[in-house]
Amino acid sequence: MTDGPLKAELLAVALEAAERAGELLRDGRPADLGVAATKTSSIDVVTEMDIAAEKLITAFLAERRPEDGLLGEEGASSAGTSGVRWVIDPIDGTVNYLYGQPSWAVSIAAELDGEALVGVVAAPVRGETYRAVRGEGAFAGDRRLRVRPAPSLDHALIGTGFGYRAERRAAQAEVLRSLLPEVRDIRRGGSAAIDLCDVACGRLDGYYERGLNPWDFAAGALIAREAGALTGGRPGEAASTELTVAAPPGLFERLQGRLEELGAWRD
Ligand code: LIP
Repeated sequence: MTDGPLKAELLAVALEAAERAGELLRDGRPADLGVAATKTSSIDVVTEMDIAAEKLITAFLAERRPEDGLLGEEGASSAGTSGVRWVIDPIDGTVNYLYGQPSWAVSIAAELDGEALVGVVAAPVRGETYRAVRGEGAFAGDRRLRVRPAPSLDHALIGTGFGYRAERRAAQAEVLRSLLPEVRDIRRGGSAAIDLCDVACGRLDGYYERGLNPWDFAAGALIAREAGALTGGRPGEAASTELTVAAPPGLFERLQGRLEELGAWRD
């Protein structure tokens, strides 16, 4: 199958999977939702809905794309034989979802030979679904997404987030202590996928975070790039768990350089 029809099929599958999972999560959230398990710390939580949503998504993908690989936050993992791998965060912003806060999303990316080809981030409470196909732009519905023109760093609204381990949070607070007086302001929304889409929409000037997993940023970073942002990690590096940075050209280099000076990539 050539690139064109494949991209169209992967986008349609991602959109349908994200819509179905989003409906389950929005309409099926138990009033007494609790913590089903914890991961890297007692505040790194999983709910029954994270697990249910990942099961719904992986079952749908197995039906529609049985030869593809899978990587999901809640344990989905298979190599596949097609060269396509789905990277899934069934709820990005789990703590927000647990507390009944609106800023959470279903994030689904399709990689071809290790590179993101399609990305979908569905934010049901916002009523928005962001999508991108590599080389074909980023959209929310019919609206084409474009980053804001790059401001100077001291006029930049910067999103970020924090890890679940106290030691990492202490190191992240030290970076923030230095950066906060140097930018317009900071926003901590609680969902990397939404933060990256906010860069794509121009609702944030830039974003950075240390400690993300591939499922947190795979779709959102593609959407941000297709909206005109640069994405990466430390200078010359791709976005990774070590550090993820996204911003329009002109601001990206300044923000990335300052984060390098502050050691935002270590803890
Ligand atoms: C979340 C990220 C967020 C980060 C949180 C958490 P999760 O992902 O999207 O940016 O600050 O600590 O990692 O765990 O809700 O899928």
